[in-house]
Amino acid sequence: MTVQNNYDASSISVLEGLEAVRMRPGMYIGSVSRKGLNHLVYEIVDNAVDEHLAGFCDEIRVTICQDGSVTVSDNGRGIPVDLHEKGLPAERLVLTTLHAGGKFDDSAYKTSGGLHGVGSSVVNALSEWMDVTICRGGYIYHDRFSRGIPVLELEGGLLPVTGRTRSTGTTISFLPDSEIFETTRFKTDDIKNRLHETAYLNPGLTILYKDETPETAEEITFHEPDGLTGFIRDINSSRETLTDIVTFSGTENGIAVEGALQYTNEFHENVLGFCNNIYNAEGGTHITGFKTAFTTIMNSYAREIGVLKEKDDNFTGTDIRNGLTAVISIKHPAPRFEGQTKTKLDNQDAAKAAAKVVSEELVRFFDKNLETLKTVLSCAEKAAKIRKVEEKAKTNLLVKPKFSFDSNGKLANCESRDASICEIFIVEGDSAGGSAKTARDRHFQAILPIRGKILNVEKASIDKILANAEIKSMINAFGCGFSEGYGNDFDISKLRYDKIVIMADADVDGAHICTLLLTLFYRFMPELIYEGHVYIAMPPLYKAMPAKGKEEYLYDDAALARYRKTHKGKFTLQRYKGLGEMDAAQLWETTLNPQTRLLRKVEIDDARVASEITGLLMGPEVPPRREFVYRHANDADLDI
Ligand code: 0RA
Repeated sequence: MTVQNNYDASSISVLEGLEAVRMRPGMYIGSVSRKGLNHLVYEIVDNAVDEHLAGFCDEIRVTICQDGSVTVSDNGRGIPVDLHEKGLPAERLVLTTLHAGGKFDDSAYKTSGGLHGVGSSVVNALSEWMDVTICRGGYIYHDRFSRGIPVLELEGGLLPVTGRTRSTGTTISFLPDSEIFETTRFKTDDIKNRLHETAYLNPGLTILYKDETPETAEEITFHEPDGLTGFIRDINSSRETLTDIVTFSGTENGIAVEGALQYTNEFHENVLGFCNNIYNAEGGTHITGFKTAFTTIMNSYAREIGVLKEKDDNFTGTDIRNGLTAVISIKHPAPRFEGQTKTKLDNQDAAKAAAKVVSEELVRFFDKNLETLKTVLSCAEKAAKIRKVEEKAKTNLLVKPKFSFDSNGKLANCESRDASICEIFIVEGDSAGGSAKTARDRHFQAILPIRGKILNVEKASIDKILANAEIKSMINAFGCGFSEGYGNDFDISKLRYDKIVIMADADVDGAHICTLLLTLFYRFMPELIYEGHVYIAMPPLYKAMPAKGKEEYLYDDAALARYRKTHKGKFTLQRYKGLGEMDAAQLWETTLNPQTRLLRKVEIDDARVASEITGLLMGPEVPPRREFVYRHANDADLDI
């Protein structure tokens, strides 16, 4: 009897919990866009990874099924099924009650091996159905839920047994609820990247990825026995490297710190931070701790071996990191996050731990490896030299006849000075720029035409970048400076426009221009992207004009195919070759008018992916670039 009463009480609170998740899904998984959808997969996978970290699982299978569901299977201990004090099998509690609840991105609050099962109840609540199979203690148990509510009868408080087995593990399948999500098609490239990252961070784990969707069917095994070393090796695979890969690890105050680094002859640094297996796009204290300690020890080595003389200033941290690729991964029992996207680690003790491990371990290494030390210091020397030249160049740029907002002849600025409503369109080509100037609403829309292909910022040195007229006019128009570490001059609060819209033709050249601009922003003004100010205009490819009924703009070939299928009767089709071919009215309607245009918001989900793509796209070989551009042409998250 008591059990029955408790069951009622707990089932009411369970229902309330599920209802809360379904009412405000964004609170639990960030958003209901494609990004939020992917998050469902990560939540379940992270639980299986926790089982690996606890030492009980070495294989995880992730399958994207034909019906749009996902199956995540692990060979861990299996979720406990025994009767819990509330009169429910433990498994039902794990899958129906909110644990940490309410915080954005629960997974970021999870500790390794600690809060098992956090987040899986959220996935359950947001799934049309969830199906669970548990192998444990010699038996196979089965459970099933509909929008988070159990649909199977318990037998004496226990889950139905469907068979016997010698193995152990958990298999969870779920179908994301189309009532909740804007789209139910996963962004599999992001899932694959995340799984690959997980494999690098957990060298003992094998992740088998399988996509059963006919158009994209594939199978990939992610297993990276070399761990962080392999991670660095692969990040640098298309770069010229100058040193071997150096690794370090240690534990300080209960915080485990692991890292790997290598120098390349690139002009920039690439330092990635992870906490409890989760990528920290905005960095944070572990990265700061690493950087501070690294700068200190390198400067003292530089003096010791005479690279810096008594009268010389210290190298800056940025000098020292010139060409550096590094990954810092820590395990923290109670991580806290801050920042725009809650991806910046905030625990001060993480800085201390990282600094301590880095100083001790790297000093041990460099004491014994003088050649590597000399290479690193010569990178720093080079960087310092360039910095000094650039500081001069920058002063020149700033003292030149003061840039007047409207007077560089190219920028057609808007009338309003209220940044929160202003938009700037960066338009490729003078003729399209001309039409855009006529077509826009001059009250809040500014047009900046740029000519041809801007400089490839990945490859160019910073003085060339700063000398480039197109880039200068963009930096000046945006109004917030730029950052290259050499004295971070970027100040987003000075940004003059809420939206920066890249407007390029819907062809391969247009996509290339987009990539070049995104690389520029990513390298020198990343906050623009982090804070959601960068958009790509999506001009239509066709206009369908039916004999009867409304004209319709079609944005890609798939839309045209759909139109042909669903539209009865005759229609004429106009094909746009480029922005330049539209008259002012068409341009207004398709790309400028906020009511009717289609914009794609640019996000950095993952700086590693972005920088890899940047590397790939900027690399010397053309074929992979083409392939990427085509593959992603239909892949946009559309914001109207
Ligand atoms: C709670 C307790 C234990 C394991 C798990 C949950 C668990 C959860 C998931 C989710 C996916 N795979 C999982 N595997 C295990 C510990 C069980 C024990 O002490 O035997």
